[in-house]
Amino acid sequence: MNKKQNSKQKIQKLAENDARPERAIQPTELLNDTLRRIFGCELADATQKQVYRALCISVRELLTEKNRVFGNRCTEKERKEVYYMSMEFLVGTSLRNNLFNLGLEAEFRKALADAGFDIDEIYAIDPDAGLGNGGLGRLASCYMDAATGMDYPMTGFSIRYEFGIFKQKIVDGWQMEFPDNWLEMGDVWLQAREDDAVEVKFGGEVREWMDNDRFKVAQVGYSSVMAVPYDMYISGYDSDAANRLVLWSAKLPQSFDMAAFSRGDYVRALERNAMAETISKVLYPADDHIQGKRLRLKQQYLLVSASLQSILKKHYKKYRTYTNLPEKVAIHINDTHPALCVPELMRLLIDEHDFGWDEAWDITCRTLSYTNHTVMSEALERWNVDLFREQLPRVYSICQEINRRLIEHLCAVYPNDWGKINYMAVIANNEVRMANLCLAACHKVNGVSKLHTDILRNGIFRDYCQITPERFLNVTNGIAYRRWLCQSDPLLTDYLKQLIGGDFLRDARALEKLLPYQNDEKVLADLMAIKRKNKERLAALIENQNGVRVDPDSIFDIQIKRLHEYKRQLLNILHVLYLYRQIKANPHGDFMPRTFIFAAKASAGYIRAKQIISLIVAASKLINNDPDVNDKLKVVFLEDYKVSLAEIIIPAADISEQISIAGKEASGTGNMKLMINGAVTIGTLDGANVEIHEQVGDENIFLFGMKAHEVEELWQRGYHPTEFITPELQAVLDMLTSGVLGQRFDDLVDSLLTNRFGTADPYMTLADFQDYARAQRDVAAVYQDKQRFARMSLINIAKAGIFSSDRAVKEYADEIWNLD
Ligand code: Z15
Repeated sequence: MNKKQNSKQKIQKLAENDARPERAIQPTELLNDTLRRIFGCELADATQKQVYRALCISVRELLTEKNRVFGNRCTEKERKEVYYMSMEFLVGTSLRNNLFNLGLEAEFRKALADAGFDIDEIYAIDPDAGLGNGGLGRLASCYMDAATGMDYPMTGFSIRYEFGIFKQKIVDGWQMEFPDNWLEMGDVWLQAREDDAVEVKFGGEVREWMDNDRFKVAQVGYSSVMAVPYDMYISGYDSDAANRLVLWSAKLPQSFDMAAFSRGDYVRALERNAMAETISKVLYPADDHIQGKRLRLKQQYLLVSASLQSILKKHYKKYRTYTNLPEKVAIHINDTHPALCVPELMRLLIDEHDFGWDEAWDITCRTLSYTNHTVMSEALERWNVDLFREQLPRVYSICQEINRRLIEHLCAVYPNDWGKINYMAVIANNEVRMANLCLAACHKVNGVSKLHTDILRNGIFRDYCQITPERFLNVTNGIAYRRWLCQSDPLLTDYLKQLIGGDFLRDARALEKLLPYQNDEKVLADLMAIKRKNKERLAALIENQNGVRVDPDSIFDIQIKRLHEYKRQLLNILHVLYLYRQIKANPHGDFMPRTFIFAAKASAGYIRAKQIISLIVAASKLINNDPDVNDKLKVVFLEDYKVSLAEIIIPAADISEQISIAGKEASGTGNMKLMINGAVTIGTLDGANVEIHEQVGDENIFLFGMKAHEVEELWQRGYHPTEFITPELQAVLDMLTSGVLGQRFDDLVDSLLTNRFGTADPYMTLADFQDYARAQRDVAAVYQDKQRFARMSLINIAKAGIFSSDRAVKEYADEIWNLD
């Protein structure tokens, strides 16, 4: 046909009729075409960076076409669509994931090798899109991947932070934060749509008037910010679909600055410009904790208002009405950060589309659903009324009306029970409470693990659950195991494929086919050999980054997650020091060699968390340089934990540390990633550990510590941490205050022993210490018997299928979003 047609045009043509244009791709030809178009060169004379960009652009164009065709088909069939609203998407790297999902990995690897390029080196250029803090953001990305793989039309909405999660460096034993300019390279994945920019209004005041017998309300005297959408295409494994993550970027509207410029107010105009654009500048680095800052509220409203406007616009274009919104659109609120969806959808329906209150409320309730991710009181969002009203006057007046009607209703349900009514109110004590706003409106509310949902039902949300029990349900979290197992552990994946066939690539439950091999010595030996290889890979990284040599034959005991007191990294490091003392006391004793590996970012202002990092670093200096313990004990703190680092650490884990105080970790998802890679959990019965235990049974997990109800009972009785201190534990605490660690950690010890900071040992670290040490002794004993440990590992892999995000997304689709 047309010889001059380039690959981009060819992809477009193919996609018209074929949902899988990738199947007709010729890698070399495609790369050469893109290189010619973008850089005016070909593979033979391109630099590695040019090849990287050309490869990304080729993949992006392929996904653009898939998305266009998929979108058209969904429109034709009038399929219901879901919009996932989240302040965070922890995407990680995209290139390898996309090639893998499109089934193009091997072909491109070969084509590049033929041209003298190593695809692994090209992957290494791809930066992490760190648009999230931790579990919540990563969950959102896992769900985008899963939904796309299952052909669900799902669009993610978030913010195009110029700076995502900070880059962590340890300087003199203290965490320092540095900006991570991911867009420098990561912008290849983004496609701006300037023409679809949306106006978002801040400040001013509410004006009400009569217009031909109609009561009208509007916000006047506001300042505008333009939200510009940037598309990032999301691929799904072996699927017809490609979905979009839409990231909003704040920009000053043209009209605004022109006026100031023409007044000659040049500097002020540019200053204003900078002010507006700070809204999407940086991700707030606090996980599971709120600060109540004005800029954060503006970020949330930018996301919510821009997204809802664009959803409504698209919906109206398709259906010429808004009344069928709940039948055709599901909007999901990921934690309370986008809870402004409730009043903003009301505002748009009432002020801009002329609905009355009752009909608008009905549409709003049936369209919105909400996931809660935490029961920690410091993470439950509440906004100061004055700040809220100042920034969002009209949204505030709608919240007041929601609250007025809610209270009226509650007075009928719970007459004179003012305690309860106050607890359930949307506005009370000079604050707007975002969780109650979601509970009052959303037709479905879910927790993220069985235990967590029980705590919502019977604890913090029990009053709402009493009036609308049918709204509450559990959806246990899941992970995109094709990234976390198949891509990050190719050795294990290839081995499983030849042993049990490739069904598990489509259906994670097929991993159970491994179970019949649990007593097969050859298989157990093979699994151990693979684990050993992955440990060697991590050991090399550790030597390179930390200058510490660790023994791949030692137990790799791994705790990787955000640094938070409730997650109890402190318990882990105190136990390491306890082991250290035991070895010192008996240097020739029989000790199972161990390597304890930590990685964690602390929120920038969270001093106590930073002190714990310092303690880990100080302990590692002391221990790693002590010849007495040299081949028995090592401690490593790896800097700058992020998705791409996790992908290297996780396949090398023997033991997965999930040791939060019971009742506080809503689910955990790292626990699932480690499990599916064959790590055995040492943990409390908290979050999804409960369900991991259900899957593997007592024999294949190391449980310890108080159960959630026992924690509650101990608080009731009165907790006195000093009662739990044995002489050995006291000696460990003395190490922290004596200076042997190169510095004194008096603050940390104080926080465990005295009430000076509120409650002594608020996370009951000391109460669980003895049983933790016991469980760790069990670990060492079991590991002596390599076969037995390998069997535990095998059973963990085999039973991890239920924690696939495919299962989780299917539950959301069926029980919350009502997708077809
Ligand atoms: C976050 O990462 C989580 C909860 C939050 O409320 C915030 Cl603000 C951030 C985590 C939970 O701590 C974790 O247990 C859970 O697995 C994860 O969300 C995903 O649900």
